[in-house]
Amino acid sequence: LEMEQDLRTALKEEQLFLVYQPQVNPDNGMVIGVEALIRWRHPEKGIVPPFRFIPLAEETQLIIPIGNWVLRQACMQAKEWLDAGKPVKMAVNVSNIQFSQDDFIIQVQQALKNTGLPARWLELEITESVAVKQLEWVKNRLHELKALGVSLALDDFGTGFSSLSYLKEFPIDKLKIDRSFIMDICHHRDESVMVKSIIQMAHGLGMRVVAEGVEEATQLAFLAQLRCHLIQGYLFSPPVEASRCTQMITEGF
Ligand code: G
Ligand code: G
Ligand code: MN
Ligand code: NA
Repeated sequence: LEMEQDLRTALKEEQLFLVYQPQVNPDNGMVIGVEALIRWRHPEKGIVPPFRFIPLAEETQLIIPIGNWVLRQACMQAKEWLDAGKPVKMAVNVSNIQFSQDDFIIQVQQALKNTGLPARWLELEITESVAVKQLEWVKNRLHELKALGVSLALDDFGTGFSSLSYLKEFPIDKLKIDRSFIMDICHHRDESVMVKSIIQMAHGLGMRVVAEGVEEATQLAFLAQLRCHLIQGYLFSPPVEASRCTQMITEGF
């Protein structure tokens, strides 16, 4: 309960902030996109990571104003980079609760309009768990979002329980291979076979594919050879504040 009150205060008093993690083209080291990740600068506890407060935010519905704040903030930053001649695609995590709100489409539209960010520079990350129920409703909502011009990514791909059949039915642009699969690709045959199959499937379906949690050069080499489009992970950079990210966008790797 104390934490809930603290979280309300955090939103009001601007204790929340975003960090950005580069998504890199393995062929030339260019930063093509970034993922926005929320942090909380707590006055006593210091920096609180999202796994410590996102579940509470979801239980209390605070995720809705927080999610709208994240959208606006991320679009504002993307517009700043665009205006500076350093355009990157801005990926924003969307909670299922946020996704299911009646006014979610309007909130996305507003964030784009108020910041002046053209829709094609915004990517919304949803998880497979959104697809387990009310398939038709979810599909319609995804089409409404696509109609705005934003792109759609399926986050933590491979960890959910949903059927593969929705993949060809849903207007998904990008798959993000969960880091649990990437960890062992160089040591375990099962993981490497699965990652290879996911990348080939993405190619076959005309989708982009991102590997998450890439920490080692051997993983990068394996993924690049399979023509994985983008690499995200500590090997290139952890999530960092905007000013540090600007340098990576400018210089590449
Ligand atoms: O940055 P990292 O540790 O710690 O993020 C952990 C998880 O927290 C992410 O996988 C994501 O699911 C969640 N997360 C991070 N930022 C946001 C956000 O802005 N909105 C939502 N809904 N979840 C986020
Ligand atoms: O939304 P999602 O679950 O994809 O959020 C990405 C999470 O993964 C964030 O918590 C981010 O800090 C974390 N992360 C990003 N790159 C790496 C990495 O190379 N290794 C590990 N262990 N975590 C990572
Ligand atoms: Mn994500
Ligand atoms: Na993920």
